[in-house]
Amino acid sequence: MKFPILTPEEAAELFFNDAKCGFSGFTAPGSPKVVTQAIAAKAEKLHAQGEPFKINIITGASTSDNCDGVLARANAIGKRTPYQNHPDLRKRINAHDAHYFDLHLSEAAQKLRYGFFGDKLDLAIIEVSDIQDDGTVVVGTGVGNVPTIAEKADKIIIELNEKLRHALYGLHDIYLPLDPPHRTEIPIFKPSDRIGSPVLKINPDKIVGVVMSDHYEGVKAFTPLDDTTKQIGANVCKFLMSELHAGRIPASFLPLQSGVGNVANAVLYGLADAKEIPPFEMYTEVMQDAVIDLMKKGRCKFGSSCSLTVSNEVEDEVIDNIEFFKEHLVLRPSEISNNPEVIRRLGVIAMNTALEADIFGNINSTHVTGTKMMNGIGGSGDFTRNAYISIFSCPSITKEGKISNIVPMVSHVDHTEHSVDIIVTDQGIADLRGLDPVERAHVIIDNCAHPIYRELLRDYLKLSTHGGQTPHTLHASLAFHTEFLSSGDMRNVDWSKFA
Ligand code: 0RQ
Repeated sequence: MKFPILTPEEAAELFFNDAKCGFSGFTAPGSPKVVTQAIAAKAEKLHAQGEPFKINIITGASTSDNCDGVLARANAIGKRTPYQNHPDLRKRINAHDAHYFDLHLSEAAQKLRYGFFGDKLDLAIIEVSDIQDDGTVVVGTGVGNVPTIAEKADKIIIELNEKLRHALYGLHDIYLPLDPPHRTEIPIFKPSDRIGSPVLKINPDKIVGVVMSDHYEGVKAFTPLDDTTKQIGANVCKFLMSELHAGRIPASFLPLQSGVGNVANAVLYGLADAKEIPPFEMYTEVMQDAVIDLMKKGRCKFGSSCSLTVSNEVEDEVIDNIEFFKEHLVLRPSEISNNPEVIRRLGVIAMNTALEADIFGNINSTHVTGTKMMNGIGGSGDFTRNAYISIFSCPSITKEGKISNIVPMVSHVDHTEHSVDIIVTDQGIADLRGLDPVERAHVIIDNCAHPIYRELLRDYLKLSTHGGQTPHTLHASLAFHTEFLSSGDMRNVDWSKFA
């Protein structure tokens, strides 16, 4: 290989305080794993000497403990976008040690190209499974914003991950759209369409060196399915089947998108048993273990994604059977996997998870009690707003019933009532299509709220009967949240205080 082999520490020496950095990857897969550890060690050393050292990072989405985790613990992150999910980074963000701006994932690359975040990136770290002397690379199992990061970075460090066994050629479809006013259609007409290249050509003059690694992707294990998540999965499948029977979803079915987390994983496992749903395709941004299982069972015919967000065992399984999976899945950059134009054209059914929903159909997916960042909006907005049908699911209660996930007014809004078609909890399904706000409130309370909260929610509506088209009583609308913050249990709300 013509590029110098660097140690992680040598590569870390290139990073300087306030450097603007782009990292490969999407939801752990494909993100840097070894140079970031050396950068964190360097940060700790400099901080001990009283010197400032933080870097600003744009990625595809979340990363792993070897990246966001270790850098957050070293307090080495200045600014961060567009998505994260690490508990240590979450703490830094909520303590204002790290500045985080939360973006729709489809928009991060184009905003970077448009110069909205500055003219260039100083440095990039890009994980690959192969590299040629002319700078041609086969990227890893999470593509994210790699094509744009490679274009915008002055200097690029390659992490060559031996765990990928040089096996990934043919898995990716690397495509960069033209920018306005020259943009044309993105010619994807079915999830399996390939419109770009299996490789990314990086300007070899920018590549300062290659660092070897041998690491799994570090995807967090899921909480095992419990009765609640199983019931949510079953309810989503029940809804999809009823739409199929009613002819509102065509008999050949439509591509599915599924979000992140335990609830999304449970929904996908539910699809394995929903035999009335024909084998389907996915047009999505993350593929969790459940999708690989569905592919092996023939339930999922094809998957277009941005990353393979799978556990270590499933990663090995995919690489062991890579020829099968190359026929069944494609990995794309996030601005294509999450592209609103393509999502709308394909008629994608979007299935995402809420932290809480309000009785009028607004969704909070990001902020615990309205103030504390959980993860970020991720791709849920890209899909929800453009979906054929947009579904949100969540448990009806959390923390042994001290929290109702159905509230009078969400404490932060990520997805408005205008974009939300269906809400599903373990209690049932609320179909909001064609309903006015009061009708929506009744169907959400009756079908989705937990029985221990239904009367409280109905009483809230009664407080507000003269409150206009969306009958809120503003000074009471966040009482569930303020009650939780003061007494630790939303059930203690006393509406007589607000009458
Ligand atoms: O807390 O970890 O202490 O037990 O939140 O909740 O029920 O395990 O749900 O893992 O499916 O995550 C919305 C965060 C759900 C995720 C969210 C507490 C609860 C638990 C997690 P513990 P669950 P999940 C595509 C789409 C936004 C991004 C997105 C997410 C923890 O799905 O980040 O959709 N979505 N991207 O106890 C206080 C509430 C709560 C609450 C739950 N109302 N108040 N705490 N919890 N509800 C992918 C990408 O974009 C990359």
